Amino acid sequence: MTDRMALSLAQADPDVAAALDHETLRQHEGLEMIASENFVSEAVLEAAGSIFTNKYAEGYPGRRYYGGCEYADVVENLARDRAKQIFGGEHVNVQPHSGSQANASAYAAVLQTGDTILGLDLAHGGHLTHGHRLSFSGKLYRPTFYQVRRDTELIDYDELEAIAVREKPKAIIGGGSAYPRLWDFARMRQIAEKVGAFYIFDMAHIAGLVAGGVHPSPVPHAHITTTTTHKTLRGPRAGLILCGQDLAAAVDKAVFPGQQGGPLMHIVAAKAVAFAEALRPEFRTYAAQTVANAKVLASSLQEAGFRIISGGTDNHLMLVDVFEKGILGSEAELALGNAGITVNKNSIPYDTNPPLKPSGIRVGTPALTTRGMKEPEMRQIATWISKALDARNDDAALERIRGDVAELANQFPLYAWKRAPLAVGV
Ligand code: DSN
Repeated sequence: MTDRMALSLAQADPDVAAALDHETLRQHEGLEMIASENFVSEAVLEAAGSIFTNKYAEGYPGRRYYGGCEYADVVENLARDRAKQIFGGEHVNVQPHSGSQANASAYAAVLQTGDTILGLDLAHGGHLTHGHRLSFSGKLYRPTFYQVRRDTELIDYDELEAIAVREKPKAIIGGGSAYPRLWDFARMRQIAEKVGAFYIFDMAHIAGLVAGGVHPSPVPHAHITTTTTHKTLRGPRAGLILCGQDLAAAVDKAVFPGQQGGPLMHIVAAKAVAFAEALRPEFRTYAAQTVANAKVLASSLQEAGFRIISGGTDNHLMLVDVFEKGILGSEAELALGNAGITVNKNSIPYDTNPPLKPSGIRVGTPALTTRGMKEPEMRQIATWISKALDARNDDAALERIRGDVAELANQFPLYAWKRAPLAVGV
């Protein structure tokens, strides 16, 4: 090892170290309410930052294209076995680097270029990889979309069926990134059977709720289920695919060598750790509290006069129509950010405003629930959200809320090394 190789991050690269220190403080002192984010455990963090990052392991356990993979096999087998135990699928692939790559692989396993796919419209809560024209999914395949009903803001399964009969998709895709309600998995499978399509469900947002037993599972219904591992599931940033034995070989081939080269073994190791955590009884408590917190937050925001899309939530997220109060989602995101509350602007169904200045914000509870926050904190946060939006042009008022937010956040510490790495003057 050369001397330089032994330097700490702060010594070797003060610029990156400083950014990391600032990010550490930001995560500790703010309220993270982006519905797709969470805080991993120290153990997951340790595995993700481990020397498995040094290892190439193209192939699968027991049949690799590189030597020295015996411990890579151990962690990949642990991740596979634990994922199967959590979700009950017959086959699992833990190598996708992300949810997008999991979806790309799932499609490649069962579709040909040019085949028709039917997914939930992004503007109605879907995801880019479910057929958006700017995503590979809208370029490689012929996308068609179903939507939510204007009156209920719930998925219109009758419309979905009519479109499926008309368009004859090869795959019907469920799941999305901004749908706050339960899905009718059985009906979707029935429609898929009727038109001879594969049913692919992307459970990225709800995977942790499914793992925790507080949300129905798509796995028994879908031919292929994909997910990210870092949202409610609280693992490292990555993806995962579950399927029946009949599609196992096609899925594995689609991931490697189809979409990816070597798996990120440090991340696969971190997945194994996170999956063991998700199998523990505490994770069920966590998942239940995440949903309970979301329900209280939604009703508290309603009491404060906000319209919640579809009238509430069944999961960890909600969409708030801020434009009804004359505020753009982009303005709301900025004002809340200045008050120490991180959310993202989001289109709402039938939005009359453009995606970069939409009518809504998306708010979620997974990260705050990991910090230990419960119903009383949700009520308090709803009050701050309301106040901050009222005071969106008043910097001093937003700064005062930011102080209150930091005080609350500090009562729910995150990592034990909280301030230790802060090498910069903040
Ligand atoms: N970007 C994710 C989300 O925020 O929901 C989806 O991939």
